[in-house]
Amino acid sequence: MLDLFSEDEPWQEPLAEGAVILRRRARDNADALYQHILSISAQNPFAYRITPGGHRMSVAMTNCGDFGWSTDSRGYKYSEQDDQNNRKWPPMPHLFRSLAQEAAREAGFPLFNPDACLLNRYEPGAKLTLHQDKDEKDLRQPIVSVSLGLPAVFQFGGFERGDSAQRILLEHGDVVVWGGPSRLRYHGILPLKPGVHPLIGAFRYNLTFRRVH
Ligand code: MD3
Ligand code: FE
Repeated sequence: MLDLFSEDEPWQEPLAEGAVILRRRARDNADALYQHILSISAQNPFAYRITPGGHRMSVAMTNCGDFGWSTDSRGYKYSEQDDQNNRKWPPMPHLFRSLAQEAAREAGFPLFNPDACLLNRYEPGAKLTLHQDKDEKDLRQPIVSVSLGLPAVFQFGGFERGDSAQRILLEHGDVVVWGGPSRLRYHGILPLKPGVHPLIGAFRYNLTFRRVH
């Protein structure tokens, strides 16, 4: 039988100019990716940071690679060290880098070489309000995101905060490449619904690969 649409293999869903979802692209690597997440967070634990506005974020974060993203009362920044322990971030695992580079290439960005990976951990109720990612030096470089664990509703807006937003479900193993004009679109994550994922448990993890410097 000719199987015209098998969900056993990853497939692409164009989202907007410069943005493409590679559905299930990381699924076969999920176990190994998860082991790396556990080992990175054993070195630099997930932490709930405080925004410049004084709010504690509901998403817990850590990083790997040459630079890590964080926020405190003074603002947002990329730094070479974790303020919690003044140690360098753990190196980016080879599997992380190769997956991000292959995904970027499949989406038309063959030169992408990330120097930072932000790890976000969502528990039920955790959310990320609409924001833009613009702390990176060269906004022509895409961002690659990898979702693991519980599904989340992603909001994909326009170029102004008030623009209407599409809602897209991001599930275990989904990879998205955000480049071109989509790079500066507002986006966020609605509060995570409770649940248990067979591999990951009661969490969603999202890895975002970035070229910061
Ligand atoms: C669209 N993370 O870490 S990943 C973030 O699921 C962030 O944790 C979300 O937004 C998460 O900054 C969304 C998808 C994503 C990441 C970066 C983008 C979408 C993006 C940059 C520009 C446009
Ligand atoms: Fe973002």
